[in-house]
Amino acid sequence: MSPAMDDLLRWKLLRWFDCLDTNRDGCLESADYELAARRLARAFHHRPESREHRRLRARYLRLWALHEAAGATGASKDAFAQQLAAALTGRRRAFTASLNALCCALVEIADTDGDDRVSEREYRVLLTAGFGLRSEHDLQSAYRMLDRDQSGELEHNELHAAVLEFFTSTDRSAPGNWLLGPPPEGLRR
Ligand SMILES: [Ca+2]
Ligand SMILES: [Ca+2]
Ligand SMILES: [Ca+2]
Repeated sequence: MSPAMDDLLRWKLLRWFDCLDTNRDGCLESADYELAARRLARAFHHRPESREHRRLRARYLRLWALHEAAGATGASKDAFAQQLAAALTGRRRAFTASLNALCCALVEIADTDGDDRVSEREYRVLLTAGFGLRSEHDLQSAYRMLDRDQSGELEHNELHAAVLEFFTSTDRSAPGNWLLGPPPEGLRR
């Protein structure tokens, strides 16, 4: 546990906590991840317990198991950030694998036209239903930042890079910092 956690990383982990506290009770639990999977399945017109829903839920719960192993169950926001940061250092391979697996499932469910890319429209539904983002400005600026080759679409590699950077990078210019909306001015470059 590091008392001197990087400010940007801390902001991102707290941002994840806020966006994933899906039932808004100030506590992050497996039920929040299950609710996120359910909302996403519904938003993309998949029935409850459909293959897509079950796959997404399984991937969320796999990530959750690592939070739990880090002692993050029901923790305060600050403790959550500290524990997750410690787990990311100590169990990095397992975390990276579960983040990649979740990312694949998110792309699969969001890519409704099946072109293997996530369009801005698909991304908006994903971020609104699964992460509670509402701000038009946040959604638009995040999408532009994540589209690092400026192709107008998010390819798999761009989303995987974004998710990984979101959880691990302390580089203030990393595009992935913008995954869940713009970081505060003082934490950008
Ligand atoms: Ca909650
Ligand atoms: Ca698509
Ligand atoms: Ca792109």
